[in-house]
Amino acid sequence: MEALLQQIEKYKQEIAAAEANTPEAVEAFRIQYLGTKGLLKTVMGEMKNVPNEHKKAFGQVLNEFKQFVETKFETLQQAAGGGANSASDKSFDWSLPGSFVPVGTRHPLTAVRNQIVSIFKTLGFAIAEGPEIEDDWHNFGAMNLPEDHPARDMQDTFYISQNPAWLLRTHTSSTQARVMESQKPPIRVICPGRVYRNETISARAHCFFHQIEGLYIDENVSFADLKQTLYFFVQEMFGKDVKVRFRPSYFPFTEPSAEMDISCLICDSKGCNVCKHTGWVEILGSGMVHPKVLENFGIDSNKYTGFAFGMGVERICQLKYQVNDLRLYSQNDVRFLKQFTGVV
Ligand code: 2U9
Repeated sequence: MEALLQQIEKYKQEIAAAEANTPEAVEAFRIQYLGTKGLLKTVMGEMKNVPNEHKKAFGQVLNEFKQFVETKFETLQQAAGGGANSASDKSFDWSLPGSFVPVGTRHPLTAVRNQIVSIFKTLGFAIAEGPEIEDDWHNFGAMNLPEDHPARDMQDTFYISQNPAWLLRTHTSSTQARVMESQKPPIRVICPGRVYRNETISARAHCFFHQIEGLYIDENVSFADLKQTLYFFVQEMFGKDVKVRFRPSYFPFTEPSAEMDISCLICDSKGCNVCKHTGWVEILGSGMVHPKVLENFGIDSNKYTGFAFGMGVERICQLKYQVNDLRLYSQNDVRFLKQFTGVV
C-alpha cells in the first residue's frame, strides 16, 4: 500500500512536469494518461490488490489522482489552442456542411390514418382495434349480412377454414361488433385497420386495403348528427371550402344509408378524370345503424339509435395527395415514399 502511494506521488510529479504545445501532443498526453489503456486505468486496477480495510482511503487517493490528471489535461488543452474540437482550432473548417443523416418518412397511409383519427378524437371518439382473423359471426352475421350474401362468397372473402369459418376480415365492422359485445351505450368509437378482399391486384383494386369505420350509439342520435359529424370531418381534412352532398345508398348494416361525395379538389369541380367530369368524388359510406344490428348485441333499438360510417384510407390519401395507383402503397419504392418526407 505504502509503495503504491509513493508510486502515485511519482506519477503526479511526472504529470505536473509534462508539456504539450500542439494539439497532437495534447492528444498523446490524453492517450498516455487518460486513454482506455492509459496510466489512470492501470492505477485504478490496483484497487483489487488493496486490503479491504484500506479500500476506502485508497478510493479517495484514486479520485484525487483522477481529478489531478484531468485538470492537467484541460490546462494543456487550453494552452495548446483551446482543444482539438474547439472553435479556435484553425485546422478545422467549421463552414463545411454537416454529414448527411438520412431521415425516414412516415408511410402516407399511416400519416393519413393518423390525421383522420385525430380529427375524430377531437369529437370525443375513442379508438378501438380488433383482430384481422375473424369468425363468421363478427364479420358477417352480426352485421346483418345473410348466409347467401355475395360478400360471403369465396370469390370475395379469404377463408382460412370452412367449418367453423375463420376468415380475413372484409371490413373493420367486426371491431365495432366486439366493442358492442363488451360495452353498453353510449358508444363512440373509431376503428382503423387493414381489411382483406379477394380481388385481382390492379391500379384500382387490391387484395388488402385500410379502412376507418366509426360508430356512435346513444339516445336520440339522429341523421342530422351523422351529417354534421361527417361535414366537420371533411372540412378539417380537406379545408373549409369543400362542399358535400349525400346520395341515398344501401348497406345491409345501416338503414337509411347514404354515400357522401365531396367537391373535386383536383379540378376545383371543373371536371377531370378523378371526378369523371362530374365535379364530385365519393369519399365514404354511412347510415343509421340497422335496428337488427343493435338487437344482435342486446341494445334496445326503441331506446337507442346510432350512426355508422366507413371510409377507405387509400381513397382519402388519393384525394389528398393524388396517388392514383393502389399498388404504390405496398411496393416500398423509396422514390414514392420519399415524396412524403415531412408529412406527419
Ligand atoms: C356497425 C354498424 C354499421 C359501417 C359502414 C359503410 C357504410 C361503407 C365502405 C366505404 C368504402 C367500405 O372502405 S370501403 O370500401 N363503407 O360504405 N360502412 S356504413 O357501418 C357499420 C359498422 C358497424 C356495428
